[in-house]
Amino acid sequence: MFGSSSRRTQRLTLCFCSSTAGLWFIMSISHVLALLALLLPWGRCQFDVCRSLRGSKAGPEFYACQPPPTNMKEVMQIRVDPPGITCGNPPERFCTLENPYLCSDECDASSPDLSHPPQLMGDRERGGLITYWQTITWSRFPEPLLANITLTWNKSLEVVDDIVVTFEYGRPTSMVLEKSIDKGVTWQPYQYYADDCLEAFGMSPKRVTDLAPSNITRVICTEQYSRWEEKSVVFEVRARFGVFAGPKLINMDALYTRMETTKGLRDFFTFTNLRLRLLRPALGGTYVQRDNLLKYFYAISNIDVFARCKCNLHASQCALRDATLQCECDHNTAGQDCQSCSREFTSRTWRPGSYLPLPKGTANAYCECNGHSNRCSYIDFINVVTCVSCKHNTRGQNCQYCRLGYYQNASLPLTDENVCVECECHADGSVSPRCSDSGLCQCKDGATGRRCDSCLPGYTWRGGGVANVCDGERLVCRNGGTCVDFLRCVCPENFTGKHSSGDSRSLQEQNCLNPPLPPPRPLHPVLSTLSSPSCPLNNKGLSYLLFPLLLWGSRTL
Ligand SMILES: [Ca+2]
Repeated sequence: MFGSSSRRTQRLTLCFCSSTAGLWFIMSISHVLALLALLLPWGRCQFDVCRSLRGSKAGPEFYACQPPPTNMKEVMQIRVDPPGITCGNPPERFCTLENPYLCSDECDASSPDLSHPPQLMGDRERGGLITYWQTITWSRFPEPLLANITLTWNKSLEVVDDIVVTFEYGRPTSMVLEKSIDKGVTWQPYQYYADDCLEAFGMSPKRVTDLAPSNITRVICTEQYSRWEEKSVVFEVRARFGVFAGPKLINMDALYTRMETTKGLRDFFTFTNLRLRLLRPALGGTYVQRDNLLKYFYAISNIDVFARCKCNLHASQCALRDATLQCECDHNTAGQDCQSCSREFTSRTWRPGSYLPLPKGTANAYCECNGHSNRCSYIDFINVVTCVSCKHNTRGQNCQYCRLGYYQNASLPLTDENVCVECECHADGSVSPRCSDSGLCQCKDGATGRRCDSCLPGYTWRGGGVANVCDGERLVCRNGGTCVDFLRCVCPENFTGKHSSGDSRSLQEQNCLNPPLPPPRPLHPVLSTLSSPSCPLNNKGLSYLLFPLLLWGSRTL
């Protein structure tokens, strides 16, 4: 995230320059480097934020992450309506309000020197030469002379300074500034302008300075900018900021706090497109003089729109790509306005960043679940992102372990669906369902095998490996006794005891009983199969079933 010192330095500088009212003093390079040293331990943190020094002695503080403001006239597209409203086609003579009887000026669209196309509202004027767009004259009076100027960016912008429209040859008698926040689909008034608000729009005239913090987003009609002698029509942004930050915009924290907390305030300064609806041209302070309609028209030489890309406080830079403005999103966000989380960074829901005091935006974290889950959850108080609902018998913060009762197949990649293999530890033969990393179950006494499902030599499976009492190899019944199912010797006549030893002391210890058991008879065929020295797991249930029968049979047959 902190790629290189130079990149960080650049970002810091940008953040710095992005301050709205020049409240941040310019850092020297040495200050930047000193700050870098301070910040480097944070460099690997996933919560990447823009930081800068503030204009106080408080030292480094967090700083809202947003691109620097710029004059958006450089990248605006201008369209005027209705068609044919621009003068010069056919060529036309016009007069001026200052000198209405000097009508020597001409507008001719075919002549570079005499044409006044729309792009002259947004050009860079050089050498003191004022260039301007101009409409046809009001020769069709009393039909209204209406003109719309649509300024398009197709990108959410946040205005940071006054919007100033400069009219040559007088400001309109009435006009409306409108804005769109959905790229021109819908429009809403931003401010009404008229020399008589009540007459033009049925609204009482207001000034921004009349507004209070509670109604600062009210759309007003102002009479301040409609006298024809001056040139500038202003949409006051600074004055609105000043309601919170003070007239000199010293207390920007107060403004930012309001931006965070007041519903609709941030949106009020946001737009994607602007539109000027010119409704009535400058009249020169009198009524319309029908005998000289050539002095009534609109002419605009410049439109300044100081704004920044709206990146929801998740980007410090904004670039023009394929003629479209695009935030260069940080904080693992994406989209033209950084309005969503990047792919696979889904552990938190998206939120806009914040101005003050700490950026609390969507500092999202990578949701790495090795392909076993596509959901993560963020645990706030321990600051951990963990996978949720790991599939394929995996578990762990990144689904990197196998569930209890499963082991990892080392020959498969961790992302393989079959990477976790069931231990299948035998419930009777194993100490627990767990197995080792190589899949070996921990066996009880007498059991063996990877799954502990078979017997060690000298043991017979009876719900687990049980040590044989007698068998054909190691524990032969003595004195002609016959071993039955490895459990007991059936003693010949006159012999008793577990091993038919006849030892009276042994009899007691082995819990053998008098009178001596009758001599053995040939075993029932079914019972004979049970005396197999193997450890037939599948016969376990049958063994349980037949074991009492066996004992009973050995006594009674
Ligand atoms: Ca110009």
